[in-house]
Amino acid sequence: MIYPQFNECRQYHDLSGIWKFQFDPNNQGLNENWMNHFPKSHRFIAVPASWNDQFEDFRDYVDIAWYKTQFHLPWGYKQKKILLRFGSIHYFAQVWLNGSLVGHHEGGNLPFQFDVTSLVRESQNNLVLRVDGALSALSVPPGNVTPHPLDTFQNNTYPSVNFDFFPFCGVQRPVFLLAVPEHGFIDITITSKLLPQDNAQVQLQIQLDSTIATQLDVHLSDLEKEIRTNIFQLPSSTEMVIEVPNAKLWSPESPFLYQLDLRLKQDAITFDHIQLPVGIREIRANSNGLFLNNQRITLKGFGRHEDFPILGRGSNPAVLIKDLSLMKWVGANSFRTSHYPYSEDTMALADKMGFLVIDETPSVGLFFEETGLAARFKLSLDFIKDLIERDKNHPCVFCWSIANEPHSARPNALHYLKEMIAFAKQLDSTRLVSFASFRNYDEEALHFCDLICLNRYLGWYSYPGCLSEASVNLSQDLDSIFKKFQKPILLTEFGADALAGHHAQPPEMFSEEYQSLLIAAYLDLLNTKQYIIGQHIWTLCDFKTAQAIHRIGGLNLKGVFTRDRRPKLAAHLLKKAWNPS
Ligand code: GCB
Repeated sequence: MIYPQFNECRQYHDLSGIWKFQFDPNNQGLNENWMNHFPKSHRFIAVPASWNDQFEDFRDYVDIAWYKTQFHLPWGYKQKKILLRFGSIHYFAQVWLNGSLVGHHEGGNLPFQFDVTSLVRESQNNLVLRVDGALSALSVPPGNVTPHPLDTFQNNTYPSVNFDFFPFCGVQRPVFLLAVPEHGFIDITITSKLLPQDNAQVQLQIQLDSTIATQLDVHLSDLEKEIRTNIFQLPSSTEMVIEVPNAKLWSPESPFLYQLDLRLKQDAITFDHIQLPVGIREIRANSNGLFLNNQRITLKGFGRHEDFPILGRGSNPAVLIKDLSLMKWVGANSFRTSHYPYSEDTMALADKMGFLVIDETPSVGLFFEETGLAARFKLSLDFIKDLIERDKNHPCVFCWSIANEPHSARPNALHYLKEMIAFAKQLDSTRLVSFASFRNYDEEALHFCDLICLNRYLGWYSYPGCLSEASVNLSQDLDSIFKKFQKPILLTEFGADALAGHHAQPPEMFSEEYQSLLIAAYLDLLNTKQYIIGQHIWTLCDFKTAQAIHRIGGLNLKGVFTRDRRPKLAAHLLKKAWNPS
């Protein structure tokens, strides 16, 4: 799916703003025909943003709600193919345009679009959405599931979820009206390869739907020449290689992006045009480390959440800039999109600012066996496919994470994890594939990963308050895992809750001092181990969770910044540790 473009052939119109909104706790809307007669008693809501924190009375509501907006077709859209594109709606969405059902989509963090050319009018278009935020044993992530005795963590939360973040609902990313050429580009896949003597190749796989194209022009910025392909005998899928002498490579220190322009022409007139940034870089991992452009690299960064007061999980450019700037300020060069795909803006900005990203699917809290296994497995594969299709051209993505902390003690787990990892590798052989594990060396699925990602909480959930015991045991734990699997290890989570402004001497749990000391102890240990390729602190900022006995104020306080992005002691410590002068 090509990200919306704005040029002489493609336009988009952002439908974000204030929409009409109605909660539907009794599930009346379908019977009462709300798609045609939206309730007069409606309230108003901001799009994009989760609904939970916009009102005083429905914060914990994760069920059905309806949205409505009206729009006119912008000038110049009339002769084009018209699409409606949704960046993300959590969790299940049904869409009506002018009373006709256009389609539905399951899954909260990936984009989807519908061709509405035959339904759209020149003016007074009514767009209505029914959004069901409920999670179940059949959804990914699952929710409202009774924990299994083999599961280490027994969640008892309100709302009931199988993961540690608030299940924000609603239209959480922008809704676009797109005007695209009737027949044109369908998809582009860009890969790159380094060659000897600073040369490189950019490889393109282009999918077209065009019977009228007679020429394809390809231009990569900074190269003198334009490549022109005559396509009288048009294949619907075409491949080409661009040789790049003295290539400028992409890296976190120097995130250089070429610009690729692809133009489809008929009789010298351009009728489709796509512009994409291209970062040339190569990534590989082996037991000696992680290598970017043949140089060993150490990852410093964070697990994060898309989370901010009032917005919930709603995307907001200022919050995004703030978060990526804070990470640069601290000296980070990497992050993981824990525990779901982040906004497309995030990925584009990570390309530009230079972050190496572990791109994670929404498969968090996955369990194997019991009700709904087939449905969860199918969705997990669908989401791997959709995520790779969405993000495959981003140089920032170096690794796909197919799950966070799957409950893999259950007998069936190994088979399913193996299939999921193999599927990701089959779709993309140019990147690493892994998942974040909380288990020990008995996690057999680590055999299938290119890189071992471990989440560890010694000094917090185990050995609480005891940092030296935590270090000794962590050291043995890591050594035994490396010994068994002989693969590089990244600590994808470690940290401690700290209540901002709470201090203690001697340090104790929940104080800023204890959080700093724990992080410092981990860094000291990790820096002694050659097979460790990096450190991702859990987490960048405090974030909202469901209510639970261990979540003061409904917050996970492991942020090194507060939820309103103020540094705790640990942020200053990291800045020193990651920017040695
Ligand atoms: C984990 C999870 C993360 C939690 C974290 C914690 O292992 O992956 O989602 O927030 O622990 O703080 O408990």
